[in-house]
Amino acid sequence: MQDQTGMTNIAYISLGSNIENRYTHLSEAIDRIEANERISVLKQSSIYETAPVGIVDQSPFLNIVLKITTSLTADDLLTFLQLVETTGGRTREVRWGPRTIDLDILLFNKENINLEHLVVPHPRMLERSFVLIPFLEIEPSYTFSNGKSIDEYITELTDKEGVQKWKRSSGVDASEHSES
Ligand code: A4P
Ligand code: MG
Repeated sequence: MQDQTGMTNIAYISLGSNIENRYTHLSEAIDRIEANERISVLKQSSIYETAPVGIVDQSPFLNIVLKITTSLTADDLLTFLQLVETTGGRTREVRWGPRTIDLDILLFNKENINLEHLVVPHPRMLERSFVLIPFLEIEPSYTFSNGKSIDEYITELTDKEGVQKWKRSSGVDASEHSES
């Protein structure tokens, strides 16, 4: 049996995919995260279809945010998420470019981590609608360590219309499933 008493850390993870089959890449990554006995998924946002940010000349993403509790350290969580990325077929070619699955640690408790390989809070999360809109859905009254609320950051976003809830219509399903 897993030892629940060690699960004292709260973290938020952003998941993104823009290579077909996007839905399969996301759900397989979530299954692998849930299978880790040192992690429990507490909340899962809806799936959002989002216009690409950074390199804009690429396919739209599906994005999700998860809230987890874990007994892993932030470093070990990153190592585990990178393993899930690799298992999901991720190869690192172009920064901000197309990816089967990208897993980022957004927040780890209220910690500020500034290591070469790990920066938390994720430095770009507050300016990204594809992160903040799903985050708002699962944590509507969140206040950041600087005292600012999630609502205040959402108000400042300029690319909100690029983020829409995504539904698995039968047509989309059929084409997504045939492409994998
Ligand atoms: N790293 C540092 N801090 C973290 C953290 N908090 N979580 C390091 C995860 N990794 C962190 O990441 C590069 C390095 O970041 C890792 O080796 C890790 O040690 P990566 O995943 O290899 O490369 P990347 O994803 O191309 O770079 P990065 O900086 O993670 O890109 P972003 O900022 O995540 O942007 N548009 C839409 N609509 N939806 C998306 O999901 N994603 C990106 C990727 C761009 N545009 C997008 C989306
Ligand atoms: Mg990344």
